[in-house]
Amino acid sequence: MVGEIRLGYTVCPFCGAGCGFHLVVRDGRVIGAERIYDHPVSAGVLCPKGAYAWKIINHPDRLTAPLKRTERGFRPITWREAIREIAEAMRRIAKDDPDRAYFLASAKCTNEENFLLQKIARTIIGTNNIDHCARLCHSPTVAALARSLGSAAMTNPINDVANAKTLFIIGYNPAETHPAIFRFIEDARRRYASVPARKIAIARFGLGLGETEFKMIVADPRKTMTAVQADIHLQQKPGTDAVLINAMIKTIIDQGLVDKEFIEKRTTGYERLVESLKDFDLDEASRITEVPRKLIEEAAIIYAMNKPSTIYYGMGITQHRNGTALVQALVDMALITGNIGKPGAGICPARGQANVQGACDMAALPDFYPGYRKITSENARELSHMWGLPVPVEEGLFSTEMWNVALTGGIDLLYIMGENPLISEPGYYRIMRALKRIDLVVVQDIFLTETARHADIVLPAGLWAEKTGTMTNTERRVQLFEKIVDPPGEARPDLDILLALLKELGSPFSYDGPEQVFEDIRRTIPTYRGITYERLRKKRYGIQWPCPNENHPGTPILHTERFPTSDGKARIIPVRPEVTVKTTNEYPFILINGRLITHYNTGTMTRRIMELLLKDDSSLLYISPDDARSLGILDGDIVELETPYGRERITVKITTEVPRGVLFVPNHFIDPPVNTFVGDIIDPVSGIPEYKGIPARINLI
Ligand SMILES: Nc1nc2c(c(=O)[nH]1)N[C@H]1C(S)=C(S)[C@@H](COP(=O)(O)OP(=O)(O)OC[C@H]3O[C@@H](n4cnc5c(=O)[nH]c(N)nc54)[C@H](O)[C@@H]3O)O[C@H]1N2
Ligand SMILES: Nc1nc2c(c(=O)[nH]1)N[C@H]1C(S)=C(S)[C@@H](COP(=O)(O)OP(=O)(O)OC[C@H]3O[C@@H](n4cnc5c(=O)[nH]c(N)nc54)[C@H](O)[C@@H]3O)O[C@H]1N2
Ligand code: SF4
Ligand SMILES: [Mo]
Repeated sequence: MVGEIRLGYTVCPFCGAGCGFHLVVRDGRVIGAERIYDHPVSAGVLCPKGAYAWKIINHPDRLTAPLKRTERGFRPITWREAIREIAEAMRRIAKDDPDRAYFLASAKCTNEENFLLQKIARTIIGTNNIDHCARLCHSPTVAALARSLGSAAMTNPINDVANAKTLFIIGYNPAETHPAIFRFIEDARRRYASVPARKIAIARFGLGLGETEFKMIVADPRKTMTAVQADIHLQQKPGTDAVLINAMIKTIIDQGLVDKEFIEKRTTGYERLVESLKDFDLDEASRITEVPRKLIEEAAIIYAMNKPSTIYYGMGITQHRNGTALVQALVDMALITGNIGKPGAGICPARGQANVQGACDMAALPDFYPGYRKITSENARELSHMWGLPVPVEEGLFSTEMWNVALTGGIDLLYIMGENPLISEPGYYRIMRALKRIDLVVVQDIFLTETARHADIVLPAGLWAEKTGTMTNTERRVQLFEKIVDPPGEARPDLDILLALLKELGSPFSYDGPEQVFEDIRRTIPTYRGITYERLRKKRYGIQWPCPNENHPGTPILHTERFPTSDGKARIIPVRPEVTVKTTNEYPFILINGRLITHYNTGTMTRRIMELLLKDDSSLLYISPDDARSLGILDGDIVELETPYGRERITVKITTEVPRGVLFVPNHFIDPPVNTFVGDIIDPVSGIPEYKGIPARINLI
């Protein structure tokens, strides 16, 4: 007999697009997923990861009891023992030296969970030492957009690409990384209309903008699934984006295509930009980037003329030693052409993980208090007053700085909620050594991850379908989802674990559940003030912040009138045309890495889904046919890949996806982990690691 079947609304736990769908539950067990046709993002479609996400819920590898490391491996312990031991260490550190504790929060967890973890770190322990994977991802975005535009978020909603005439995508591969967003892009491409801009372009520059008014320009060293659909593909050499973007800006200025009125009314700093590019040589830029000058000019002219134009960028921009500068260069290009604060004209950092926007808003960050308040004594006073507890005024360490401190014995407690840093942070063996130096490593996860295997205490967490809470997607859409099934065994939702810790620590504050935590979030963060659980239950598919009061409908487009900066204007800041990677005789290749549609980040979840493994299941070294030929290697051969930071054996895949001189390895697998090849160079402003653009060589074995 078929048991009772019910549907539970949920939000996809993977990427920041924030697709909504239903889980199908029979007799208390999830047995499938069902699409929702009127959801504003997923709109009746799910990518392979979303479609199979439900398979993780019942996976036999789920953690079901707290574990403690002993000499003979892990042994199950009671929650009481686990919480008591952690609380004891926390109490001791809080008393002696709070900055010897470090917290890693999670873009997989809810706003409520991230808010509570940072509040524990700040008020109970007394440290700003908290960070999460945004450091590895869009920390340059947070730094550059907060400084230049006053707000660290995507300016326009996803469906607004329908209003754009030009889409400039750089260092971003949405066809694989945000398939839901890419669907909106594909829809926009299908539109056709006659265009005045096209006629002008033909008359003035002899440029044929082609049949459709919608133009898609993609800048990526790889011929990606996204790039093959572009009208123009700028295939620059990795690490030369500062030169490429400056060349586009120079073209726009020289051709007189700037928006003078916008520059005057809404920005400062334009003259310095013009001055900085006085001697900039476009031929030289073309030589450095290896992109024909005419193509760079054509892309720039289309971006500036075929307006409104939207920029989408991703990890190919941020994950460099000059990541913050690169984001700034894109902002400059948008500002001088007036492509911001209007429908179809946006600057869109497509945020990676399901709740990375929310985890940043909540300030799971060492250099901001909640709501992007800078860490200053004045803001500390305001926050202490609001919470009735003191908060520390020293900035914490970036996660990427913490490892070096840990290596010298400077960290006693590392509390990791829902991250897998051994695989995701730069330098696999370096992170392993650091984990070994820390007295107490606590990992709270749904699986015994590579990192958890090095922990002292492992706490079994409930995953998204097993808890109630909110997540904020890349377009600032705050969505509520409620518990659908129970966690397995003794696993508990992250919030329950943190509340148990609070109790054991004798905290002066507590909450009776996620809704009460959300009330504290609303009180603390002005952009969330008008959002309530009650409203979210009615408005199922969420509300976009800023939402200042309970009657406010939410804000799809930012900066329409003024920028939230001190003078209401955006800052144009010139960026040095730096080249960040140099090949040598010893290391003649450039290694980059990135994502496949089938797998997710460190793969702990997707490597457990058979349907996804059938397509891709291991690290492969992508190399161009020309390079393979000159090295005399064949598809499937095993070679040694060596960079200044590490070397490992890896299987070869020959493909025209990468150009000559460039190598690519996906970052989801552990045979070998791609971060074995990455070093500890970071962008000094944002702390992001230089993941992309590593000099490399291939040794035949
Ligand atoms: N399927 C899937 N989807 C995901 C994820 C996943 O793991 N799998 N992860 C999510 C997360 S956390 C994030 S942050 C996003 C990231 O989404 P994306 O930003 O799209 O991610 P990547 O594939 O890392 O990098 C994007 C592109 O940068 C290019 N690139 C490399 N070096 C350079 C360079 O020097 N210059 C330029 N311009 N481009 C370069 C690469 O070829 C790649 O195509 O995806 C999210 N969505
Ligand atoms: N070389 C290279 N390295 C990279 C990148 C790159 O492009 N190249 N990209 C970087 C980027 S952009 C990112 S975002 C990071 C990602 O780095 P991580 O965040 O470390 O990677 P994930 O695999 O997303 O890890 C999430 C963990 O959360 C667990 N989890 C899932 N749901 C829950 C839950 O509800 N509760 C708890 N407690 N745990 C849960 C999963 O099992 C998993 O272990 O990697 C970075 N590393
Ligand atoms: S596009 Fe992103 S949010 Fe949507 S189903 Fe795929 S992984 Fe999930
Ligand atoms: Mo990310």
